[in-house]
Amino acid sequence: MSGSPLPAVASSDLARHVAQGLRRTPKTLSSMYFYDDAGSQLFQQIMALPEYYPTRTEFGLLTRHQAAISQALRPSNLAEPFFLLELGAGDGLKTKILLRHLLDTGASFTYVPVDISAAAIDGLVVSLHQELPELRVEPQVSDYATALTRMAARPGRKAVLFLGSNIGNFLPADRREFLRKLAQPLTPDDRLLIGFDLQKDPRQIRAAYDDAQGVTAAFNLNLLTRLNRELGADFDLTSWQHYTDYDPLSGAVRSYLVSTREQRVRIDALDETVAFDAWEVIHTENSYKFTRHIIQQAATEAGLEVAHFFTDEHDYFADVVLAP
Ligand code: AVJ
Repeated sequence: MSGSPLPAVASSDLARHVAQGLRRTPKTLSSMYFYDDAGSQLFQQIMALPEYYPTRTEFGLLTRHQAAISQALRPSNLAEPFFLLELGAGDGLKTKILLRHLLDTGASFTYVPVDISAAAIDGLVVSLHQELPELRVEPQVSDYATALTRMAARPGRKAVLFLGSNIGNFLPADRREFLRKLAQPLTPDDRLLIGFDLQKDPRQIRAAYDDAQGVTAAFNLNLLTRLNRELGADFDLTSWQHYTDYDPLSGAVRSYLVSTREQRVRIDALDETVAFDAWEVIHTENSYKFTRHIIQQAATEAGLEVAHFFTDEHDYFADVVLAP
């Protein structure tokens, strides 16, 4: 033993994150930690919910504009090889539209799906081998930053996909830094395709994060189950509830876990007991919604041009091609 009072597990990323996050005011945990295997499965269920419009809207958008989007991402010389990197690939259902189209047009590329869930990546690789056996795949289980650093070190043209409005999880300052880091290693022929959920009827947005079946609540609460399992915590799930709201001024959906009574929670891996007041919250997620103006501004700040702006028929969602 090193003499540290903390058990070895406390040095994990999750343990460090929880120790810091629960010391803050307000207490905060990152939505990145939703995606253990159970969380990834719950997110699959969210994507199929009647209230959760983003996935099916972006699916329709990609189907409708697949030819133009594929053309905007690949080199004009079809023989020229390139990497198609996808951050947060998940089940790849939407991406398969583009993969199929690119293969059909004879493009020469390697698909590099990146996800923090090993189970999600495993499932994706199996389905790709079955459905698109001729596709070259280099799967990667890692966070975004690691994937970007690795990709930047490899020569060759790149198209980077960041779909599903995953970018909405970043706070504005973090988004600026992320886009700058994403843009910085790109060469003039590289492209980004980023999905942005657009601002719309506030009630429609709010309903998407507070579904009638309670799947989103289960997804949020699963974070506590994860802490119980992985950090030896004793969160009593009957004393917590999911709460979410959309603020049209900031464009943010904010999601919380609410402590419904005064309580103390033991976290073995941190050798700590955390006190919660009645109705105190843990802020667990931001899901920002965008306007064309904000997207244009974000691109400019990162030194990028908006090359194409694709939307669905209702203007619910945008897939935007960005170029250095
Ligand atoms: C995967 C980040 C796009 O913010 O809409 C869905 C996650 N959270 N319902 C989103 C989520 C609650 C989702 N993203």
